[in-house]
Amino acid sequence: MGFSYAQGLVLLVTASMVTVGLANLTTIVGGSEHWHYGFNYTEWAFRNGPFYLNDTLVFKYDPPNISPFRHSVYLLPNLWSFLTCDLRKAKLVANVNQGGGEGFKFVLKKWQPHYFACGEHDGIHCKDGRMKFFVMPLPRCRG
Ligand SMILES: *[C@@H]1O[C@H](CO)[C@@H](O)[C@H](O)[C@H]1NC(C)=O
Ligand SMILES: *[C@@H]1O[C@H](CO)[C@@H](O)[C@H](O)[C@H]1NC(C)=O
Ligand SMILES: *[C@@H]1O[C@H](CO)[C@@H](O)[C@H](O)[C@H]1NC(C)=O
Ligand SMILES: [Cu+2]
Repeated sequence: MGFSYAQGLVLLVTASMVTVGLANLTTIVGGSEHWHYGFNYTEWAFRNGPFYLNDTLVFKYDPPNISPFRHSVYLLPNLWSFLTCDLRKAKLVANVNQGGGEGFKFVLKKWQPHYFACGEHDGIHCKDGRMKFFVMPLPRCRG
């Protein structure tokens, strides 16, 4: 039982569609606003999502030698710490220097919620500056 030409063609077309579907996206957090105090990143994430596994988020912010405004990127451990901007158990993923140039790239490798926040000024950038957002990367749907 070999494949007919038509079946082969269908397979080829399907395979190329899957490849396109698997292309990883790279998104600059905040778009042209980059990563700064006061922009609503929750709304940005809502409008620009959903995100998928292996997509890349790029955080862009000037390092302290260029800008007086310092920013960073932390991952908060759970929803409660995210809602309250509690940084005590947060994990630093990019320090104040890492957002320069092409920006800091974070690949969404894990199928779990990601609670991102800026850690500067003891949580004030997160709390009052709205520098936080939530991403649950989805598995890419095949075919
Ligand atoms: C997507 O990213 C993963 C992990 O970084 C990589 O293995 C894969 O080749 C990438 N796929 C494409 C289409 O770029
Ligand atoms: C951000 O925007 C969302 C959606 O428009 C809104 O519900 C939310 O209150 C805003 N957040 C802040 C902290 O202003
Ligand atoms: C993500 O990339 C890794 C390799 O870095 C690969 O093993 C995994 O299957 C990819 N996941 C998805 C959903 O593309
Ligand atoms: Cu900040």
